Amino acid sequence: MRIGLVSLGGVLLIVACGGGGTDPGGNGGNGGGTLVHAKRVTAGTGTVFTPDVQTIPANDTIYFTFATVQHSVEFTTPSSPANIGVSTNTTVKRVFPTAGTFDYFCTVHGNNMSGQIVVQ
Ligand SMILES: [Cu+2]
Repeated sequence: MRIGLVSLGGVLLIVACGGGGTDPGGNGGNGGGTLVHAKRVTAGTGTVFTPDVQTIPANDTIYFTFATVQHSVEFTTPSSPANIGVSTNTTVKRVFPTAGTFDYFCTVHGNNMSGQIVVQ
């Protein structure tokens, strides 16, 4: 039962985020997004994730934004969301349905470019 509720919440989060980074037509901008308190992790031209530790409640969303330099997000914690492949100039969102601490690093820049999502 609990898994069902979590899945439903994930769907709702995705719908509510429709006006975000990947909307091609600009039609979805009137949703408001009050269900989501998403936070962002940015990887710019340097070799750091900013912030390197980001804290969210369970079922919430992280937007990973890469600038003009290639980065990736490779999770090393079991049961993490899907990895984000090497890319530039993009924003990719990941939902974290369960509490825990999720470590990740950038495969382009190695272990010295790492971060952590703390889900409470
Ligand atoms: Cu990187």
